[in-house]
Amino acid sequence: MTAREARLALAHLWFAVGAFGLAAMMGVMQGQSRANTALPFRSPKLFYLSVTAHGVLMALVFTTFFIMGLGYVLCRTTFDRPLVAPRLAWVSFWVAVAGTVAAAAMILLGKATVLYTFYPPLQAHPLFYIGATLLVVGSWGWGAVMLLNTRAWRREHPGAPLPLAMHGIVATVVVWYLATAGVAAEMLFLLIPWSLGLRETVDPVLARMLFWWFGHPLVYFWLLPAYVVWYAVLPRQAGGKLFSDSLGRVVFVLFILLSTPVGLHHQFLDPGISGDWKLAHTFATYAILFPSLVTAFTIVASLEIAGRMRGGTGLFGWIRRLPWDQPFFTAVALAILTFVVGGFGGMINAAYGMNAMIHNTAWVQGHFHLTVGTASALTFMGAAYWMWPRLTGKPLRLLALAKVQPYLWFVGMLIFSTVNHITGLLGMPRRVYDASYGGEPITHTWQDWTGLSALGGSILFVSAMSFVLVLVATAVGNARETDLSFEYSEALERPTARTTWDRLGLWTAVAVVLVLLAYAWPIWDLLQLERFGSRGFAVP
Ligand code: HAS
Ligand code: CU
Repeated sequence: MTAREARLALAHLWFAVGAFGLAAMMGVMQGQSRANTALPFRSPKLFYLSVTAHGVLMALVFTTFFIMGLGYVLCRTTFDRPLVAPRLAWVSFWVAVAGTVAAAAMILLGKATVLYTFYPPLQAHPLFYIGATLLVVGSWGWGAVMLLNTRAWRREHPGAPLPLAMHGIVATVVVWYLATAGVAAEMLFLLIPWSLGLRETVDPVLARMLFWWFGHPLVYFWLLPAYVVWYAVLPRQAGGKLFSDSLGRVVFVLFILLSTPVGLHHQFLDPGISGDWKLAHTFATYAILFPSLVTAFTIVASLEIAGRMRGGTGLFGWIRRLPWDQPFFTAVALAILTFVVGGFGGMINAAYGMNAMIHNTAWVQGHFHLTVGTASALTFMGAAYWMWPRLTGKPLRLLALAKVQPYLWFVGMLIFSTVNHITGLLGMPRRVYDASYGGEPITHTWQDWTGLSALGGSILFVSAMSFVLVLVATAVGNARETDLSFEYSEALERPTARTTWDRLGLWTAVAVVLVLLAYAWPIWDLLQLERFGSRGFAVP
């Protein structure tokens, strides 16, 4: 990678890390607030503002910028050719930065307290919606750069399958394009005109439908780059080999096909959508468990190969031989381990009857802190430990801290999320400032637990700050001769020719049909019902 190309990746990654650090500070306050700790500055207004900022900065800004930076690194180093369209890459970066700054400013000024799902009729300042849209537009530019580079590489290697990492990144881009079509429609046709005052009312149910067209595949936009790291980087760093390259290719294609037509599982309890369509999306949801279950199998098999190549014996002896003191490995392995629980929770959420029990309770925040907050985020932290020395030419500093940081995250998150799952089952609502409802007796059942989740939150905060500290300390350190380079997993069997699973264009076409099938009809049905608009509301 040239110095200029490394600068491009680092610009994205630093922006992501900055957003992460800021959001982590807000997270720790929210944990305290939900536990009713008497913070001097605690108020409903500040709570909702900070939950919005935390959600937007973590889930939308940290992830998107990190994924873009990671994408540039993977693209440049697996293709091993100069980056095509660097100017488009920089323009996209600045568009995304400008959008983020505008949206974040509105949130911090208290003019966009709408939470990260920005459901109407909660209404934000137009600059929030426009800023968020620009962030998405910037990420589209990034996607275009990924595709242009892929095309350039393909021309030079006719008939060869893409490196697995880029197969996964192209799948990510496709999922992202299909997903953001939904939110773009929501922004352009509903939210932006409404917030500008061009329309007096908005249709909240339609807006939610368009949001979840985007919102579910969004979670796979967060997950697939993590899977890329699990498949293409982890086995190598663990000292082993990838169990199967072709299974990896199948997995990413299945995500292209099934990521979007499942969004109604977030709307089981919404009116105006027929039970048949909810059932269809439930079936698709259970189908999309399959690629994750295959991933569980393939990754554990790859880790077993690594453990045995490192001399492990017996049924479980290989686990002990894995490099549990290496920051990259520990972060990623603990992220994977956490996903066992997070993914299992997803299966529960997707069952109509059980969803009615957990919907809108603290259970949901428990679920997504295990998935996006750990399976994805902790993998990204590991990936940062892997990339930083290779991008900066400086070895990781504060190594001891880097070694314990993933464990802290793991322990903090287990405490935090387990408690949220329990209090959710007890009926504790998500999102609300005062979950004690002014001392109602029923709330004691969960209120006694919240101190524990606040403790988990505090451990997470220490872990988050340690992560940022290690990266900053590394960056200000001196460059040293290192023999580090970006190296990728070898599979037990190397693919030599393209197969059906490499025909990403074809699968994308099928996916477009599936998205239309899954959404055109229910949206049409919805519009046939008598529609009611709502004026906007804002947190006072
Ligand atoms: Fe989810 C709500 C269903 C996965 C994120 N989800 C959310 C929300 C977020 C989110 C943010 O059906 C809240 C949205 C909001 O604000 O309202 N989710 C699922 C299902 C899956 C799933 C079926 N979710 C994710 C991922 C996320 C994420 C991934 C982010 C990255 N989710 C739901 C539903 C709701 C929901 C409903 C709505 C709830 C409601 O009512 O509001 C599946 O994709 C999960 C598949 C995963 C597995 C696990 C595979 C395990 C692996 C590890 C193996 C390792 C082993 C051991 C065995 C089946 C790959 C390793 C050993 C070592 C030594 C390391
Ligand atoms: Cu979902």
